Amino acid sequence: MTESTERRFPENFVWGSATAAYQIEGAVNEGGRGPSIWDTYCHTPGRTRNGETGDVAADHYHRWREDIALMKELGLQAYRLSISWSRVQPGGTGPLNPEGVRFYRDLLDALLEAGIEPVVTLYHWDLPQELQDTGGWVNRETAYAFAEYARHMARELGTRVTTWTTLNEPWCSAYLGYASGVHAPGHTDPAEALAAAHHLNLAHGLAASAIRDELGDDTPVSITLNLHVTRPADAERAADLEAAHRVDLVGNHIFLGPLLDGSYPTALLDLTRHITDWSFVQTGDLALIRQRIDVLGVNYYSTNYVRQLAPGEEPSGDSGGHGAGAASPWVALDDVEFLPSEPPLTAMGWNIEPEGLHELLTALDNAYDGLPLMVTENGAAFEDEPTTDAQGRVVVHDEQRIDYIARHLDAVAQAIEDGADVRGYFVWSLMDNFEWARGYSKRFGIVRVDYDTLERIPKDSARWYAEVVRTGIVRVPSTASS
Ligand code: GBH
Repeated sequence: MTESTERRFPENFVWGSATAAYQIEGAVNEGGRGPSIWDTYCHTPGRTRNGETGDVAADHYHRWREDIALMKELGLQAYRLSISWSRVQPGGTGPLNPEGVRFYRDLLDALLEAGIEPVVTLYHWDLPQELQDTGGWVNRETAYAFAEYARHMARELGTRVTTWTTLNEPWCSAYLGYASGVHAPGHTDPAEALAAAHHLNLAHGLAASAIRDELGDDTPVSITLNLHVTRPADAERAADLEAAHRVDLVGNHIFLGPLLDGSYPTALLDLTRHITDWSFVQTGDLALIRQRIDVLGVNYYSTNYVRQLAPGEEPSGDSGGHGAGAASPWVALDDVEFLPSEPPLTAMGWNIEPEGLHELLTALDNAYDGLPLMVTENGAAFEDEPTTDAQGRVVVHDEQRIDYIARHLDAVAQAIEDGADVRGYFVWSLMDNFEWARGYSKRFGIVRVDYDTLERIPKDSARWYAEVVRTGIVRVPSTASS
């Protein structure tokens, strides 16, 4: 018998699961939807694994009733979803598409009726293509377009949504979209990435104001960030500590600074001055960006280890999984090596370090004085294989995922014990889905999707998670798993 400790979560803690529109909906040419940058990107040869696309994905657009029934059966209290901008406003500006709006209205109504709280994100990376044609996030106008879209959604769906989340992981939109090019629109220009980051910040601030303008000043607004927990390869080496600090600036404080402190850190501006003069930051922008955030969404998967390279020294490995030869998302950090991840690893090649989540939540709590937090994504892809049980049913024994989630919930519990105001946890993901550039090869779901039949099969982790939600108790194995 393995030793275990028991963690009991607060009564009002919110338990949910998460998805994103392009990763699950499919039906890209139905219901009046317009094209997004992810349609374009996926249909460009060589961009995604085996040319895979979100054309069908998990077919959630047609199967949402079944998916809600499944969530209800599992007893999930909340569901984090995203709205496809190009489904509700096909051109990114201009008229709304009533059929698209109706889709989300019906979906939200059905969730509420099932007693599941909808947690809505307005932007999970799928920019309407027409806005990309005029520059995408490099163009300041996109931020204003986003605010108008947010205003429309507040008006159309306002009574059904308790907390509005503006953006999911602007780090990915800016750096993976415009610096490393592994996400849409696939550009590799560091100056563009920094301009995009600023315009995403601006978009958040303008949207927060527009939503509150429509629905009232007390309307809760949120943003979800993927914050990087970065450790020095050698904690005794000052240069490595300094390198980790620079990763923190480029990866985290480029968002946290303007959102919560009201400015970009001077050290960040200095570090990137050879790339851009930051003239895209206009007078008044910082005040527009710094709107009250009622809860900060935190997505967490793994940690990074970095080492300061000597002048002229080349990184030894493939630099932390950016892929050999691929451009780095880490602008202005050519002299920093991201070490190859050390096992245990998930199927994504990411390390498993639950302690990083505890550390991140407590650091945010300390830095931002009790700011309410929500783990809006955490989970893992593993090579889970379906098998058939004695009754002939398809089952998936995904112990590794259960172990991963249990250990991360333990980290959340520790953070709460240390005083952090963590309000909830959303497992990524409700179901297997289109894992962006990695296509359908990586499965994050607690529910398996059979991509031939599109059948949903709850994995063992779904049953396990249902029990956690029901009891508010997590049993954490105290011995390390292999
Ligand atoms: C999330 O992003 C997304 O919100 C979700 O859509 C996605 O399906 C899910 O995670 C699983 O991938 O630091 O460049 O060396 C994850 C963001 C950014 C996390 C890159 C891992 C490590 C690579 N990821 N990061 S890097």
